[in-house]
Amino acid sequence: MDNKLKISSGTKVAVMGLGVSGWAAVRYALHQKAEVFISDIRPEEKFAKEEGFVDMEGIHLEIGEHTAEFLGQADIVIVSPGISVTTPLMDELHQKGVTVVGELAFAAAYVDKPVVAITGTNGKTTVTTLIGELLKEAGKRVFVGGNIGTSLFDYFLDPHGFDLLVLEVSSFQLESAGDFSPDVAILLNVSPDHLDRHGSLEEYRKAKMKIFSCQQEGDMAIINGDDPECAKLPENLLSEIVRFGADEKFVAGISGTDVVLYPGGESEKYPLASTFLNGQVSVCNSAPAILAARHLGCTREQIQSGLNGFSPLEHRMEFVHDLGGVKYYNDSKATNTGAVVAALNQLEGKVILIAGGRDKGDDYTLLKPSVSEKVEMLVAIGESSDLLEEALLGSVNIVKAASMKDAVQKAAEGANPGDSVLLSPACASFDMFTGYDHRGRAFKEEVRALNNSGQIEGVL
Ligand code: UMA
Repeated sequence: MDNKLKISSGTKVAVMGLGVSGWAAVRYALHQKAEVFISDIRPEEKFAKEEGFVDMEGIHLEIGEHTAEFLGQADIVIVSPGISVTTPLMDELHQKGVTVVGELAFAAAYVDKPVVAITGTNGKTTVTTLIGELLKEAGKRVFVGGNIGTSLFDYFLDPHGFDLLVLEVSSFQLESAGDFSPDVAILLNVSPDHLDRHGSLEEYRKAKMKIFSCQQEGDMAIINGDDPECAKLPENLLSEIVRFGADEKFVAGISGTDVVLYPGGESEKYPLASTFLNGQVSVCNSAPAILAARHLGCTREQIQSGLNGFSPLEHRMEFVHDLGGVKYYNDSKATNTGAVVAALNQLEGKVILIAGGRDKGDDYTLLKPSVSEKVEMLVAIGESSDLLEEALLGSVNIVKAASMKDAVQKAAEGANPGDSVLLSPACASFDMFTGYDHRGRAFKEEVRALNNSGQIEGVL
């Protein structure tokens, strides 16, 4: 164990950012009887309204700013994923001898059970959930957490309840992951995302590759063999590299709606045609999940049974309704161009696309080929409406909408039987909503309201 990461009675622990991850870190630090410092950038009034307190007994608070003076009092600073660790403030803290880490660094220090970690631009949540389900099917007690919404610190509150951990990890979390060394690390794909934070695709990819950098001999690195960005691996990896993809030479090959493990030897076929994982993207996501589950001792029968029972996730190409022959899909989790392209590829016929929101520095011209081919009308929402219009002008008919209600109504008016209306925003949601889940729910409510008002039935 890295002694610098030991949290016990009297350790001074500062938590930067009091969101989902920060709160879990605070709970853990209090559980360990540490002295807790909280620093959050929100203005005092907002903080008090949202957190319900401004003065918590025994906890030191810094609200509205992060200062080296306040944070420098701590032995350890735990940084929330949304906060970059490559800033002058962090340099100053390092110089003061303060240990600055994110939650994943604690996995290396404290977790003595197998860890599976999943990263990639798109599909992380599905693969993380699926691996969790496959392992549960085999009777294992699995902690499923990380970027998926349950912080690793929640695991530390009851570590005896689990046999192994399956963690969705983001590029943000990997930046501050210390010696994080998963037994099985999965890289699904890399396409431009979060460029506002990482600065370039190269830096974003490098952050993703940190998932492998501390792996040891005997560990496994599962990599998408079809993605050129995934091929740019760091040198001198110690783990065994195993690839999945469309090529039959890969250890997990995709053939139509089947995943075939170990082709050429005693191969194992996992048919997905009659499961909810039968779409092109889902089959691709299933391959690394099957590989990981098999590596961790699940039988072929247990895996197939888990695949058969898997239900689709909310906000990811979620089918909402068929109204008068128009199908409505909620893909609110698609917060980058790669995810939107994947969504469009899955749909037959013409699409009315609702997109836009808070810009993350993505290049929307990457949408051009798919939008020209598939999209009949783009309904642009949110702060990035103008950027989308600028990037896609001439490729598609574009209308702007002031709210989700307006967007759904405009999309419904523009759709014909056989078309699909797809919410797949390519952007973050925070300009109009509290998160992608809030945005997805708002979309579904408006679609249901269309149905209830009889507007669509009236039109058709
Ligand atoms: N804050 C500061 N200073 C700053 C920035 C933010 O104090 O400079 C404060 C905010 O006021 C707020 C808190 O930090 O109180 C928010 O922290 P956060 O942005 O790290 O978010 P959490 O609520 O802790 O959620 C994080 C992940 N969020 C991000 O990475 C942005 C969640 O992933 C994750 O589910 C959760 O931890 C549990 O691990 C969300 C996400 O959008 C789903 N992830 C990105 C993605 O999937 O693409 C990476």
